[in-house]
Amino acid sequence: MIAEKRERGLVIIPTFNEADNIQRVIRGVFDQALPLDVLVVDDASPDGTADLVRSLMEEEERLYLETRPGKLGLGSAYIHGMSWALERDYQYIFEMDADLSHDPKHLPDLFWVLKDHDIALGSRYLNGVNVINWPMSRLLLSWLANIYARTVTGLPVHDSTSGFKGFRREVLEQIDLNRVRSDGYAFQIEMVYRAWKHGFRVREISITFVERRSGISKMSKGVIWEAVWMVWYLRFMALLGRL
Ligand SMILES: Nc1nc2c(ncn2[C@@H]2O[C@H](COP(=O)(O)OP(=O)(O)O)[C@@H](O)[C@H]2O)c(=O)[nH]1
Ligand SMILES: [Mg+2]
Repeated sequence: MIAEKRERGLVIIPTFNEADNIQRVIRGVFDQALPLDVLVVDDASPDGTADLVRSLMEEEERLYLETRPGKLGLGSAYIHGMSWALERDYQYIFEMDADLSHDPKHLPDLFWVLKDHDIALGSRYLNGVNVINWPMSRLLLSWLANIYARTVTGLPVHDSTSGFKGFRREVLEQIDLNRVRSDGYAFQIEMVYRAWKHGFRVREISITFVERRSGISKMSKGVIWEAVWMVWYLRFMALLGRL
């Protein structure tokens, strides 16, 4: 007899120095009254983020923590969390930033979309521009990066670099996670592109992104260049049928 999968989801939150934000974002997820657990993947944050998660775990049994020995990058933190999820029986697996840029109030929309789509993508650029507190330069960069990625890869989404999204577990089972190479914004593009190339159905919902008020961004110029090259690599690998 085939065991019935639980209709539960897991929200993966990668952290590096998010002490000011982590407890609020976790509470925000649990406030949504959805069948969701939370996994924080912390890279030995010097500010004690992991200890704050541990103390919340004492009162919240749906909260889990994985720690890694040093700052190993956002992409590999997600891969770690996704593999952890696949070893358990989660049906829906979500990505979400710790810095409150992603409002947990959007989780119900993402969750319900996954009932009949394979990927639910929280998009900042679906109905105009929904970004708060970014300088014009960063907005332009993000906007142009999306046009660039869409032109090179043909991926039909408005916000391929968004880090707020959900996958049905079958998507992550199908993608060979060990072959996912990129780490920053390119990681987001790569995951959606691989899924789309495998024929999975992507549905975007509109989200509002609010720039962090506490802590600092860990993204660097390096991750921008990674994305510039990665889209060509992905297109090339797709041509060879090796994604
Ligand atoms: N575990 C882990 N998390 C990271 C790493 N780099 C960034 N993050 C987390 O990834 C999320 C997005 O990073 P952030 O610096 O806010 O990027 P930005 O929003 O593009 O400026 C936040 O929750 C960060 O704490 C890393 O190397 N390891
Ligand atoms: Mg951020």
